[in-house]
Amino acid sequence: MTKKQTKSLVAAIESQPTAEQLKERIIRHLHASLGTDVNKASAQAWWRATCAAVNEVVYDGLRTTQRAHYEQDTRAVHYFSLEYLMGRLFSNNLHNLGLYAQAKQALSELGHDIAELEDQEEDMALGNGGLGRLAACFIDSLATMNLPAIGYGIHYEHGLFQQAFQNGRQIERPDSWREYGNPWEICRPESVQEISVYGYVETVYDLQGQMKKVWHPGRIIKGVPWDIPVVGYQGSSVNVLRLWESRASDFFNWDVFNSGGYVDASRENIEAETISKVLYPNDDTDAGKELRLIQQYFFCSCSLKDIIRRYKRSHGDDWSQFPAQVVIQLNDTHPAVAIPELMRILVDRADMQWDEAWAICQQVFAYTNHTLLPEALESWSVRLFEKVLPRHLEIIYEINRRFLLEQVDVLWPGDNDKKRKLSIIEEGHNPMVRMGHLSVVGSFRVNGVAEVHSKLVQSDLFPEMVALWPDKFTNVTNGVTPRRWLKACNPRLSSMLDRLVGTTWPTNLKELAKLADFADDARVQDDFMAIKQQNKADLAKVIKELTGIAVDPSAIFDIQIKRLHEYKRQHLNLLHILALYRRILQNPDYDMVPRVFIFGAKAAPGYKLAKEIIYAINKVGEKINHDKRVKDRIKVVFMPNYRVTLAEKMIPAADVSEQISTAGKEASGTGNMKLALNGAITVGTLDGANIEIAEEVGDDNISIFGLTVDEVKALRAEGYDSHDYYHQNPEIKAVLDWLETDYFTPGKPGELASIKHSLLEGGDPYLVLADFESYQAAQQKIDGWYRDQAGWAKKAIMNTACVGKFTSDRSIQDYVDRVWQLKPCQVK
Ligand code: F58
Repeated sequence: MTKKQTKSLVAAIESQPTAEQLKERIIRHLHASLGTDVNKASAQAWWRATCAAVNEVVYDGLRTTQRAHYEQDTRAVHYFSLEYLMGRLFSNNLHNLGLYAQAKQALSELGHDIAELEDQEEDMALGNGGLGRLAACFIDSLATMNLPAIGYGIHYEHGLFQQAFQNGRQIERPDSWREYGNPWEICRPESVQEISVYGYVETVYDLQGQMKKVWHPGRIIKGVPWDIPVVGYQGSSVNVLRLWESRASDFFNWDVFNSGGYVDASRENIEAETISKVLYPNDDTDAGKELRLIQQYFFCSCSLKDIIRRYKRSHGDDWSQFPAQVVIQLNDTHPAVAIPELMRILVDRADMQWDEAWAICQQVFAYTNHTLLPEALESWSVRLFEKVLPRHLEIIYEINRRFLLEQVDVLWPGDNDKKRKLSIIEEGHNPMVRMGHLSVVGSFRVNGVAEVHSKLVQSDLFPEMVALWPDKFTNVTNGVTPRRWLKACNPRLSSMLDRLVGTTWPTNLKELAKLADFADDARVQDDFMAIKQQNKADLAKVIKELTGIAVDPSAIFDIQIKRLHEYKRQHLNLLHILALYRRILQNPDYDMVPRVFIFGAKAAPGYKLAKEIIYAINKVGEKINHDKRVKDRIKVVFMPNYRVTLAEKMIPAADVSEQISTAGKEASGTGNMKLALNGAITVGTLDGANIEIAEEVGDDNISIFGLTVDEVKALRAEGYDSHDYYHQNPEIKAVLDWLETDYFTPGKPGELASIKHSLLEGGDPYLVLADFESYQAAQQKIDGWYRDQAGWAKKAIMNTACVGKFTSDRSIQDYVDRVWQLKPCQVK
C-alpha cells in the first residue's frame, strides 16, 4: 500500500460513517462478532451489533485522545467517586458522536426502530442519586470540554436495586445490569493492581538505625480495571471511566491451595469478589460496615497505583512534578482514605520524608461536600479501621498529631475545646475517625455544591477550619449535562430551540437566553405548549403501561422525582393531595385545574418511614384514582423503579417541578435544574440551588414558599412544636387524623399512622407542618397561573431560557478556575 493509500484509509476510518456504512458495519458485526444472521437475530443481537459498529468510531476517538494526552504529558484531573449513575449509553453516545440520525436511518432500513433497540439496554445504575448522577454529568462535560480527566470508581456487579410494588409496598430485587455482558466496557488485564488489607504493622530499624514501619498484610486482593469510554459531545475527546472489579489474588490463593486448602482457597475467592459485588443502597446514612470501608480503600488504592504507574512512565522516580501533573477530586468523603494511602505509598514505599510527602498530598487532593445532614457525615470506628487498615490508622494519627500541634495549637494555644472539636479522631467510649475532618485537613480546596450550601459548610460545619484556612473554601454550584437532559431526552424541544436560538446551545447553554425574546410571541407559545402536550401524551402511555392508570395529558403534570427521604418531604406533597381530595369531598364543585401528581422514588431498604410514605402514597392514590366523585380532578401515580431512563421520559413532560425540601437540608439538587431546563415551573423552598434558579428565572416564573434557612433556625431555637399547627389548622388536623382511619386501607386502620406520629410525637424534624400552609398557597398560585395558558407558556419558556447557568460545563469551568487549574488538550 502506498503512503497515500494508507493516509486515505486512515481518514476513511476516522471520518463519520454514513447511514449506508453503518448498515454494513452492523451486519458485519452481526456475523463476525455475534455469530448470527439478519434472518434470525434477536432485538438484543441487533442492539449489540449496532453498539459494536458505534464502538469502531468510539475506539478511534479513544486512541487519538490517549495518544494526545500521553504525548503532551498533560496535567489531568482524577475524579474519585464511589458512584456513577450513568443510565444508558447507546443514544447518548450516538448523540455525542453526531451519529443518531444516521443510526436511526440505518436501522430503519434494516427493519428496526431505534427506540425499540434502545430498550434493550439495562441502565448502568452504579449510584444512589444526585451524587452519582452528578459524577456522570461531570465526566460528560470533561470529555466535551477536552479536559484531560479520568473517572475512577467500582465495577459493581449489582447496581442500585430494582424497585417493584407489591400491594403498594416497595420490594427490592437485585439489579444485574451486566449479566450477559456490557458492550461499552473494555477489560484491561494489562493494568491489574494488587492491594492489601488486614494484618499488622511491625516497627523495624534499618542499618543506619532509621525506624521504619512495615505492614504485613493479612490479605491481598486483585483489582481488575474495566474501561468505559466517555464520549465528548461532537466527538472531540473520548475520556475513560475506569472501574475496578475485585478478584482473589492468584499469588495468595495458590499458596493456600497448594497447602491443601482447596475449600479455604475458594472461600477466599468468594470473599475477595464480594468487595465489588454490590452498591450500598443508602443515600443518606453511612453504613459503618467493614465491607464498605474495604470497598472505599480497594478502589482508592487501585486508582492511586494506576495514577502513579502512569506518572512514572514519564517521570520515573522524580516525584517533584507529581502535584503539577495530578489533581484528585474526592466526590464526598467516601474516597478520603486515599489521603493516608498516598502518604503510605510516599513514606513507606518511596522512602520520602514525612514533610515532603505531606506537602505533595496537600497539593493533590480537593474535596467536595454534598451534605450537612449529621447522619450522613462519615465516620469510622477506630477499632474497625485498625483491623482493616492498621498502617493507615497510624498515619491518620500522625496527620492528626501534627495538625493539632502545628496548626490548631498555634492559632488557639492551649485551647483543648478547639482541639477536641477539630481532632480527626473523635474521642469517647468508641473513638471514631471523622472522614470530613480528614478530607479538609488533607485537601487544598473544599467546596459545597450551591451558594447557600457552601456558606453553611463554612458557617455551620467547619467554622474553625475556615479560621485556619480561609482560602481553602469555595463554592461550585452543580450543573447537569444539556446533552442528555435536553438534547437527547427532549428531541421535540431541541429542534425548536435549534430553529429559534441556533444549534450551539448544547455546548453554550447561555445561548438559550435568546429564547426570552420569543416569550411573548403567541406562535412560539403555542409551539412550546404543543411540544409539552406531545411529551405528556408520550408519558401518559408509559404511565398506563407501567401502572395501569389512565391519565389525561391536558391535566397539569406535577412531578416529584428524587430519592425518598423525610427531608425531601414527599409527605408534604401527600398532605396537600389529601387536603385537595378532602375539599372535593366537602364541595363536589370544588374548582381546580385537573392535576396528575406523579412520584418517582426509591427508599433505602432499611429506611422504615420512607417505605411507609411510599405505601401511603400508593394507598391514597388507589382510593382517589377510583373515586368517581373526584371526576378526574386528581390522579396520583407512583412510577415503579425510578431511574435515569425513566427520568428521561418524565422530565420533558413535567409542567410542575416539586423541590420542597426543608430549607438548609438539600445541598443543591440537580433534578430541579433538569426540570426547569425542560420548561417545568418550580414549586420550591429557598433551599440549595432552588435559590439560584429563582434568581435566574425571576419571581414571576417560580412559586416559592416556606421558611428560609434563617427562619428554620429561629423557629428551632424558640422551640418548635408541631402540635400547634395541628390544632390551629383544621385542614392539617383533618388530613392527619384521616391517615389513622381505615379509609385508605379498608379493614386495616392505623396502617398509615406512622406518618402522623412522626409529625406529632416524633416532633416533625423537617418542619412539614410549619410549611404546610405556605405550600398550599404556592400550589394555589400554580393553579391560578395554569388557567391562563398564554401566561403559563410564557413562564415555561422563561424557565428554559433562563437556566443556562446550570449546565455542568459551567460547573466544570468553575472547578478548572477555582480548584484544578487545568488546560484543555486539543486531540485532533
Ligand atoms: C446529593 N447527595 C445531595 N448523596 O443530597 C444533593 O442535594 C446534591 O444535589 C447531590 O448530592 C449532588 O451534589 C447524594 O446524592 C448520596 O447519595 C450518598 C451516597 C453514599 C452514602 C451517603 C449519601
